Amino acid sequence: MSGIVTRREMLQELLAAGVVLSAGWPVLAQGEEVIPFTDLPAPQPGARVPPSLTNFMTANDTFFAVQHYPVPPQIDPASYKLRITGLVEHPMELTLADLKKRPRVDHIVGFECSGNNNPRGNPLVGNATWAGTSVARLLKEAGPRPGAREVVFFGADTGTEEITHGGAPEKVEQHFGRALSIDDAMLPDIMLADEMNGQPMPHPHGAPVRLVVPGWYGVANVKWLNHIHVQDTRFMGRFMARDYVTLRGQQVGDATVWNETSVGRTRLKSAIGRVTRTGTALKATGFALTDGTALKSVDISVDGGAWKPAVLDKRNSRYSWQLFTYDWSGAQPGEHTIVSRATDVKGEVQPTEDDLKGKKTRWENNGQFVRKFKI
Ligand SMILES: Nc1nc2c(c(=O)[nH]1)N[C@H]1C(S)=C(S)[C@@H](COP(=O)(O)O)O[C@H]1N2
Ligand SMILES: [Mo]
Repeated sequence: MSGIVTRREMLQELLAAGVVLSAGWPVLAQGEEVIPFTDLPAPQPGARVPPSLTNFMTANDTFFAVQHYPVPPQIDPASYKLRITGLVEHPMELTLADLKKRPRVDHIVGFECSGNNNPRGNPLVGNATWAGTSVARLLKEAGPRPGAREVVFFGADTGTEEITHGGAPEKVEQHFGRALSIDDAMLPDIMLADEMNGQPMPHPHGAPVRLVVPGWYGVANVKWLNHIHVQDTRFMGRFMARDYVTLRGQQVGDATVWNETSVGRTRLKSAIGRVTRTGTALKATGFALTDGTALKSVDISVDGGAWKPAVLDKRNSRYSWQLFTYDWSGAQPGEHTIVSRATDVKGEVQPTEDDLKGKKTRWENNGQFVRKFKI
């Protein structure tokens, strides 16, 4: 099942996860009321629109869940095994206890599904503390052999894919798999996490162990991880090479070059999650995401006016989501628009929706989304 195809499917998924409206709406101050966005459907029971932005950490039971194959049965932590195979000097089989006795690392990491999108108010995003052990350290122990090029991470979940290869289509049962280049896999902050916000990893989020790749889109964070395979060729599995592929047309001279890339590092993004009112004072709250590059600013334009800087939340850290607020007053009754724009310290500026016209697939929707509301 794809959790991100239709709104109905998403709602069903969230309902199945027991998410209730009250859990999705942010806490309000005395006298503060949420102004609904007029360009979004009215929130329905079970919908998490907008994401709960006033809680800097997203609680485990309200964190969105996306999976493409049926959720695998619960894995007994006592019998859990992680295999490391392929081009390594020391193939390994590790228990959860083996993983837990290695040095612990933790990071606050926020991520979104790269299918997160504006017409739904960007609900597929969350921010949590993940703890576990370093992937680079484990790979060094296993000892990649010369020629090692890709590290493939497989989940316990499987689905049947129809494969065409010249003859009649064939059905093949496959595990969910995603790969990192050996260089990326050796970056220091990537971890095998067995804890989420100080709790044992919840089942919907990949218990007992998932991969967490800070600064990447959600799809990189393989859940129910039980196998790491090192190989000398590129891994072209469904979620690397057929799905989660972004197609962009680029003008090169008088020709259009079509570039298809696998969804990977997070593209600079910001979005307004809600607008509230306290008397005549208005406040917009939103989130930004980066690939780990520090933010320089998030700027806000109301009703198409001049860009004004938002206030960045002091709790923001390198890989967390980057919350921001913008306060203003003097708005007249009627329809209004608001939009945010993120800029990072390398000078990268979040694209406009117009800049993204050459992008033909729905992944990596990081455009400057305009929200509408009425006061
Ligand atoms: N094993 C496995 N891992 C997976 C997936 C999956 O289908 N199977 N979905 C990926 C996608 S597309 C996303 S967006 C994230 C979502 O993580 P979450 O469910 O903890 O929010 O998990 C990723 N890891
Ligand atoms: Mo995703």
